[in-house]
Amino acid sequence: MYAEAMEKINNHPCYSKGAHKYYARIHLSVASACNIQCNYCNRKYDCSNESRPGVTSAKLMPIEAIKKVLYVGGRIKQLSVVGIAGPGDALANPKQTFETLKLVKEHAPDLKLCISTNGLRLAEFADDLNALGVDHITVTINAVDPAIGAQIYPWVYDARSKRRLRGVAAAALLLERQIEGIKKAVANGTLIKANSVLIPNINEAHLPAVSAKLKEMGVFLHNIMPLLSEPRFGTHFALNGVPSATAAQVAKAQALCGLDTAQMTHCRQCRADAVGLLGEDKSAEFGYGDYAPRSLDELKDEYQRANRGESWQAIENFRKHLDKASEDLRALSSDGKTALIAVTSQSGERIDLHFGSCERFDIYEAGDRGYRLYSKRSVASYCSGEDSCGTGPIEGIKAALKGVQLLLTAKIGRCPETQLKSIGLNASDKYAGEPVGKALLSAARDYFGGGEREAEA
Ligand code: CLF
Ligand code: SF4
Repeated sequence: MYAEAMEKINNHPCYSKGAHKYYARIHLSVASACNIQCNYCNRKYDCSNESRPGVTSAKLMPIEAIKKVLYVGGRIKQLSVVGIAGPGDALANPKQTFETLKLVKEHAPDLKLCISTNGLRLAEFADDLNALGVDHITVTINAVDPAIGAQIYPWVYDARSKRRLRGVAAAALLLERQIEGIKKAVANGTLIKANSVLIPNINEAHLPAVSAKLKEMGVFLHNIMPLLSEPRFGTHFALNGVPSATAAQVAKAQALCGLDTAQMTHCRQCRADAVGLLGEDKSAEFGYGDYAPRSLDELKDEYQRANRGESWQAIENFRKHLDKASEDLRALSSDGKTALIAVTSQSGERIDLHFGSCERFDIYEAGDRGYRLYSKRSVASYCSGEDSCGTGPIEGIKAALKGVQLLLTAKIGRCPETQLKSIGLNASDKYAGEPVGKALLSAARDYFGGGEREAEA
């Protein structure tokens, strides 16, 4: 199950932090209506459950939306996810949302499908979404206590009973449907991300209880978003003095909630028509006139010629190299800290050579757990046999040892030691005669403040 989930999120920029630097998403703004009211939302703008307040996205018809996907996909090879996140609620507009998802599945089947919803109608559509291959769904849950929910949602419109509920009854119904929907989707194997808007003094202290409930339901990821509250947004909260959440409040909530549910920390609160890598929105570069008048066949052809498979493979190869490099680093150090240490050694096994006679420095990268040979750097030796203090080729040695933090040597004079200090390199003859490995580990631990631990080599 875990491996399957990892496979699913591998190229989803929101669900996988590792993917967000490489893979792009496109949001299709096909869902304009909403079936609830949130006190942090002004309907003139995009759904604040997923988007930055004060932003308005142009609405698209499903056929325009698929044309946009093909056009953008033909130009952004890292495109891997299509999301429907507004401007209203994806599932309050089932006709437009499902028609769009079906078109994407038919014409761009290599893209992942993702939606964002307030959850009111999720239970009703969870199976249809699953059948279409939507395996990433975001549900916004701000409270698991209807009394708190009632301070956030003034009303909820129930399509089943065709009734508009208000107050605690509205919040209770929303919560009941969200729980029902999430359970159903999780049972289908869908990866659920929950968004919570941190609203100071309203649900701030309640978020750990939300996170505990998310864990109980098998929610995959929790995204705590700060309330952005400015009078110009015209929301109920902004007009009634509820302040924006601070970064410190979000960090504190993430730390507490992270005890139960994995936290998303790289959300960019995108627009409902966002395009590109997270935090690098290219929506303005793809105008309606670029794709809408063109034929579907022509755009499909461009999309296929972009050959995204090759680009994705190149990204994956690069990520594998990076993983390997960090694995190597982990093997050297328990906390990621390593230092470059030069040694002077005639035998290659012990610190048995004086600095002045050294014609080749062996440079190691060392941490508290291990070390590896980094490079060997040849120099003209400092001593020429006479008393050459101050006249030896120290500049060449300083250049060769640039970037090295420590030098372990059998002996070094005061003059060159002072010269090396000027480039931030500390020399020591404390390990004279010791095996190189043992000396490296001891020196690295001393350097990073863990000198009391026993050297292992
Ligand atoms: Fe879009 Fe949302 Fe899907 Fe991502 S965004 S529907 S899960 S593809 Fe991502 Fe944007 Fe944050 Fe949303 S950074 S606002 S979490
Ligand atoms: Fe606004 Fe989204 Fe809330 Fe609907 S669900 S009221 S669009 S924030």
